[in-house]
Order: sequence, then structure tokens, then C-alpha cells
Amino acid sequence: MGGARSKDGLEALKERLLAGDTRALARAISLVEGGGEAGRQMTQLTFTHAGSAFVVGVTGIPGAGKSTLVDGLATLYRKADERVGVVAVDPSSAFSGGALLGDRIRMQRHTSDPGVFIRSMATRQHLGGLAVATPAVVDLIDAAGHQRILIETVGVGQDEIEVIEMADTVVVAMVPGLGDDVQAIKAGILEVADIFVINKSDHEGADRLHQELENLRGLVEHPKGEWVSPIVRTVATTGEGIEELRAAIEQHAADPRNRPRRQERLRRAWARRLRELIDEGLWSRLLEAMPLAQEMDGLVAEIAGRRRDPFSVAESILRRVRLKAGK
Ligand SMILES: Nc1nc2c(ncn2[C@@H]2O[C@H](COP(=O)(O)OP(=O)(O)O)[C@@H](O)[C@H]2O)c(=O)[nH]1
Ligand SMILES: [Mg+2]
Repeated sequence: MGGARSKDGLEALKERLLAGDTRALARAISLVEGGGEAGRQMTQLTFTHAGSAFVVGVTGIPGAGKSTLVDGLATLYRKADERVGVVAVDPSSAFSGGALLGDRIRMQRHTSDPGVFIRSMATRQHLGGLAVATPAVVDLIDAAGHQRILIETVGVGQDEIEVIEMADTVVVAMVPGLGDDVQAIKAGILEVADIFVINKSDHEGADRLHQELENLRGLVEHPKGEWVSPIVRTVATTGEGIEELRAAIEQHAADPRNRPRRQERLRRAWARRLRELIDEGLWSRLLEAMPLAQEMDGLVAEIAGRRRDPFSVAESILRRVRLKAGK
């Protein structure tokens, strides 16, 4: 015990994780969330073991019924004997101190089932933000052998759009009766929606929302013969329509026309991530090579005082940098 941070400790942890040990998985996730060196090594050790799970992203405004939908899907997948992972990305839980009470009660049904692994993530605790932490956590759950992973996010910030881009199929959940601004759906979210869900179809206004969505869907460019995101109606609390949603996800996953789009989405996300890592690395090496921190204060003050412009200050620093290959 206590050796999880040593190299051997991490190796042993990795082996247990790959064997599907839930406690090892939870421990590895904590390391990754911590953002330190051990977390980075854990990601490196497990990276090539991930990538085979099918990841479904469910996004929508708070209260749309995402958790209830995810729970319904998880239950269906369990009936088919698939191991399920659930990642609830909930910035609001940073304030309430954890999953909402309703979520906790719902999740309790699965707590005695080792075939379901549930993790909720709040923004606050993550270095590098959710866009970095969530895919890393999903990969760990994947490497631990959970074939179906459901990510729940509130579709608001750029971070979350980036999170959802990692999913194989993206479900956008909406609810009727919120007026005709179509719930402030961001153009970005609309474009990544592979399936629309009208949840709370038992509420008034479902027909109207359905019509609005069809109109909106018509506005998004669809090259001929491309996948047109279906609209599925559900009442998540009774389970109505969940089977149809599962089938729509299946169809989207199996449709060969969707492969290029999915690959492009993934490629874009990894290109961004790689770029970030290089940026971070360059910056920290730069600071190692020349202790700029103090000098920066003075330079920033000069810029703020309009005595020098930011372009020439940046240029003067960069001129002092000699990029060297290797160490
Ligand atoms: N009437 C009705 N209530 C629902 C439905 N789906 C979810 N709810 C309720 O709406 C509330 C918010 O659901 P939740 O799944 O926590 O939404 P989330 O914030 O998007 O995760 C809960 O009280 C649910 O029981 C539905 O289809 N019909
Ligand atoms: Mg929720």
C-alpha cells in the first residue's frame, strides 16, 4: 500500500485496472484528476489499451432529463450484459458539493452492480479543465473494460462542446415548453447533434418543439445522402421511448456514412490536444531556460501603460529563444 505513486505501484495499478478492478479504476481516476506526474504516467500506461468502448455523449440544459435518460440507457445495456461506464460532468456540483440528491438516489440502484461504474466530475477540481480531464477519465473506464460509456454534460461552455466531441454518438436532449428560442442551443451543439431527443414528451408543447426542431434541422447543411439526425421522443421517467433511443444510437453507430464524420471529429479533438501539450511544454521549457516570471511583470506593466506594444515585446522575448532538438 501507499506505493501507488512509484513506478512499480503504477504498473501494478494499471494491471489491476486492465483486469477490470473497480477500486483500481477509481484510484487511477483520482490520480488523473489530480493532474500531477502520477496521473500523467497513468494516462501514458493505459492509453493504448483504450479506444474500444462505444462512447455516447448526452447533452442538454439542466433539468432536461439527461441523468434520467442515461440511467435508462444504462439499464438497457446492463440487460444486454454489457459493462457500462457513466461520467456525469456537472459544473454545478462544484457548488452543491457533489451529485444532486436525485442523481444519487437514481445511481444507488447500480451501486451493487460491478458492471456499472459511475463517476461524477465537477469543474473545480481539474487542472487543465474538463476538456482535458474528461477524455482521460473516459479512457481509463474504457481500458478497464466497460464497453458502453455514457457521458452526461450540460451543453453550455466551449469546454463541454470539446468533451462531447470525443463521443462516438452525440445525443442532444431538449424539453418542451421553454419558449421558442429553442433553449439557446448553441450552433456548435446543433452541429454535433447526431440524435435529438425530446424528453418530457408528456409535457405540453412536444409537438411544437418537434416542428421547430425539424425546421432547425433543415437549416444545417446536409450534403446529399448524409445522416439526418433523427428526433426521438421520450418520457425518461417512465422509460417510454428509451428503447427507440437505444435503437437510434445503434443505427447511428452502425451506419458507415457516419464514420468519416466521427473520425474527423476525433482527429480535430486530438489535434487540439496535441497542440495544447506542445504549447504547455514549450512554455514551461521557455521558463526553465530563462526565468521570465519577474521580467514579465515589468513588461506587462509597460504594455498596460502603453509604453510598449505587445507584439514587439513578444518578439523581443522570442528572439532570445534558441529552439534545440532533444535535451
Ligand atoms: N415529467 C417528466 N419528468 C421528467 C422526465 N425526465 C426527467 N424528469 C424529471 O426531471 C427532473 C430532472 O431530471 P434529471 O434527469 O435530473 O435532469 P438533468 O439535469 O438533465 O440530468 C427530475 O425530477 C426527473 O425526475 C420526463 O420525461 N417527464
Ligand atoms: Mg443530471
